[in-house]
Amino acid sequence: GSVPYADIISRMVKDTERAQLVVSERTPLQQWLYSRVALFGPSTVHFVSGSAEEEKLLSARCIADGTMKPLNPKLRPNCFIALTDAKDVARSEESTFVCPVDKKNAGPTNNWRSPVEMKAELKAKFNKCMEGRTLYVVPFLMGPKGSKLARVGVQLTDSPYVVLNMKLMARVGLDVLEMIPSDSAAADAAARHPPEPARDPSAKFPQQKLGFVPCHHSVGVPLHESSKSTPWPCNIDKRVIAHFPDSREIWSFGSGYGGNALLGKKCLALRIASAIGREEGWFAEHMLILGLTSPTGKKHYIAAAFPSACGKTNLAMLRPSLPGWSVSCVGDDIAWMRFDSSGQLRAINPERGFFGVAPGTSELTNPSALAALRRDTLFTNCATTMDGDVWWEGLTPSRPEGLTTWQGTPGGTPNAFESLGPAAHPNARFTVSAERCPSLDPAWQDPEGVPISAIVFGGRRASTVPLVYQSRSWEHGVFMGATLSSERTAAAEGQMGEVRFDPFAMLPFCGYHMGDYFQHWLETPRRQNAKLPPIFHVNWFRRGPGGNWLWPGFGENARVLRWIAGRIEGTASSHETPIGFVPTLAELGVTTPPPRRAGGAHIASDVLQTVDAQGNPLLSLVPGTEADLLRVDRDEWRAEVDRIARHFETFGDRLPTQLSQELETLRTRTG
Ligand code: SAT
Ligand code: MN
Repeated sequence: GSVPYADIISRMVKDTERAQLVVSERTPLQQWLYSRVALFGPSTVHFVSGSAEEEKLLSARCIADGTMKPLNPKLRPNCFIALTDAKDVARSEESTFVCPVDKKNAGPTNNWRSPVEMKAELKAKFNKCMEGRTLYVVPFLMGPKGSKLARVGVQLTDSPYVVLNMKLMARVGLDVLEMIPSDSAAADAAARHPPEPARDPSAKFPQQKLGFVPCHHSVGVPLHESSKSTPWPCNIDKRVIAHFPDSREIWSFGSGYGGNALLGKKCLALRIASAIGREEGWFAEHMLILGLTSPTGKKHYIAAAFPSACGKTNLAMLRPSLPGWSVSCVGDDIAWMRFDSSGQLRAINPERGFFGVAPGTSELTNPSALAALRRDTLFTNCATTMDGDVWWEGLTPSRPEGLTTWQGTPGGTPNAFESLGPAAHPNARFTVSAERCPSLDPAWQDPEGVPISAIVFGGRRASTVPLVYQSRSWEHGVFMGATLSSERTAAAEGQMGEVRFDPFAMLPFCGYHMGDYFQHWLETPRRQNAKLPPIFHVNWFRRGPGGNWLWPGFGENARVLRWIAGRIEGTASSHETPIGFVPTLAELGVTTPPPRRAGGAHIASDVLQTVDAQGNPLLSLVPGTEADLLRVDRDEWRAEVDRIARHFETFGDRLPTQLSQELETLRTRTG
């Protein structure tokens, strides 16, 4: 039955002593909470404190509901597997909306609805949506404690699975509530950093400044007296993930999947933060951050943008094939960056965990991730083995006997699966705390952020795009980001493999007009007297005429990073092509063995050069592929120029002129 409103409030305030202390009657937070409890109608309110006992309680609830199962504690201590509804497995771009008051501020890449209309619709959806359920209040901080860039959010959710994930992905706890200013004026001040004048005062909308980003989430399945919760409650047909950049609010209904439901991540740290960053002169980006250290101890931090499921986690945790080189991880998905007072670009990772793609993760491709996943990990949509462990495609060369698929189909022989498709969902995920990663960078929580020496863009392209190239200028680099395209992956619903433009890997995540976003990238560093880091583009995914990958990737990507470090330091050579600067094969340490002699006689291995003059191992590629790897083909690029021209047309007069100039330069150079 429903609990009277007054009763709910008193239970809410009594829930913990500290909550009572910080949530005083007149704060915007308190007012907001009261109104939401009244709207959602939950039976109980639980303030998430962040304690270890609470974690046990939440896991126990998820197990009782059938949402999660513990894995074999001998093999994976404190690990769980969650299996979702078959329709709730990825981000839903179709159901994702960016709702500024003025439609022109959403731009052609976002679904837009008027905030008034959207909120009316949402209020109807959320009305009594939590009946029979517990409403969890999740105070969270995005960014290291004490960082000027860090932001507070408060997520309300009725999913204990979401709470457990949020606890791994963000800094969750009651202490965060103490960071929220208690009156709106202070909140206003706190929400502005650095205090830059508004770029376009006429575009301003009176902002609701609470000092935190209110995040509303419900799986959208109320429980009535007679109904019992299902293992994965969701309401797919009514799914909506809505963002209100003007008032800085997030409303998500009907899905429990990570990208749709962990509102600190894509919704706050990218969509809302990108809009805030534009206003305040900084950048919220879909970028990993890694530290690269050379054998002589020189260290560079690099930020790199790739679309979802294109290897950001693997690159962030790379174990270099080159002796003496090392890579440390600051973050694997999101970077918040600003130029400091000396003009140096600095980045923080707003998250504190990894929500990574499981399939393809192995001892070969990402040993650091595998080490991280040994304990305290939440797995979603992986297959399970007979002895209570997890498995996914690529973890081992062949399927173990007796797997149970992510859809719960018990397996017999490995062959029996062939008709069932993959045993783990292609977008199966692991959620794990950053602290579990053995290659975590010592400065990963530095409140000032780490200094960024280079920016890298990358996509999944079977043709056209060489392994690596460097831009000629900042503007050309922004053009490279704006024209980034990639084959679609399983991270979002839609046709896999189709090549689409994914500017700055932000297509699904930009919280305002993409044309204005390009402009922000072009003009902000100039306005702030910034030192401009060099910009690169990489493509690990080029294929040869037979469809084979040209580049081995993973640990060997260190060769590309080594060249980038050399370019930063001004020591590595390159040659200019119509699209930018490309390394020589020698710079990458790539060699090809001479073809076998007729008659099949092998060349004595001691005449094959296997190390360079410094003793670094050379990478031996199949003869012929080395040229394809770095080739800039004029025909392919002429076609690319036409594609880009059509892409640019969609931005109309919001496309910065520098970008159309860059396109014309590329047209001339490749013509
Ligand atoms: O599912 S998430 O959106 O959190 C991850 C991704 O797609 O990048
Ligand atoms: Mn991502």
